[in-house]
Amino acid sequence: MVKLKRYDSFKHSIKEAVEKFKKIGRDEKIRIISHLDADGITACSILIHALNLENRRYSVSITQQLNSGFLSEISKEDYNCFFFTDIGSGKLEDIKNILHKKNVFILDHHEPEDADIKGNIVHVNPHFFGIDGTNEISGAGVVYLFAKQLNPKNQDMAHIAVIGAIGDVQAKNGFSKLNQNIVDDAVKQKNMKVIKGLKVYLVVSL
Ligand SMILES: [Mn+2]
Repeated sequence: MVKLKRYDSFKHSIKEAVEKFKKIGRDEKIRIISHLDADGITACSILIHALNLENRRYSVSITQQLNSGFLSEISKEDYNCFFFTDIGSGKLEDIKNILHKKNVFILDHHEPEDADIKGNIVHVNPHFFGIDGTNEISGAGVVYLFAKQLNPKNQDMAHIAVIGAIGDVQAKNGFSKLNQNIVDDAVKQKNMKVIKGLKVYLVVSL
């Protein structure tokens, strides 16, 4: 029962993030910052797919790490809405201080920095609910759940989220829990096949 509650709470936090995102003006151009690895790039591609479906405009940067210099630079750009995917949870204090006038969405699975963030920052992270972000869900997976909540059509990106999880070496003797649910979505979408008996995931266009 306790476990169920945690997953429900995580899902609820994603719902809340989507509701807040829907309040962002449709003419606002969105600034995306994602992590420079397979998970970060797939996370970003899922978000872009979702934003395309919403007819939203955006621009993207992929970075190895966030630092205050980079955040200061982007804070001067002409954007009011920022998305950090597979990155950001470890830099909450800097984001809070430097992007204090902006609407910020952080969709990440890394261990969060302890910080007292304000209402302008929406932070989705499985760690807050005792869900293991190292093995159970990747950055791409968190973005996928956000995108799926925004529009169920985004389920056609489930296999891309699986690639993110593979990139973060989360497939150990198969996947568990949240990752497994995403694999199930990808199989249902006929974008992925799991070959039983092999500890190998095939992500293919069928
Ligand atoms: Mn990651």
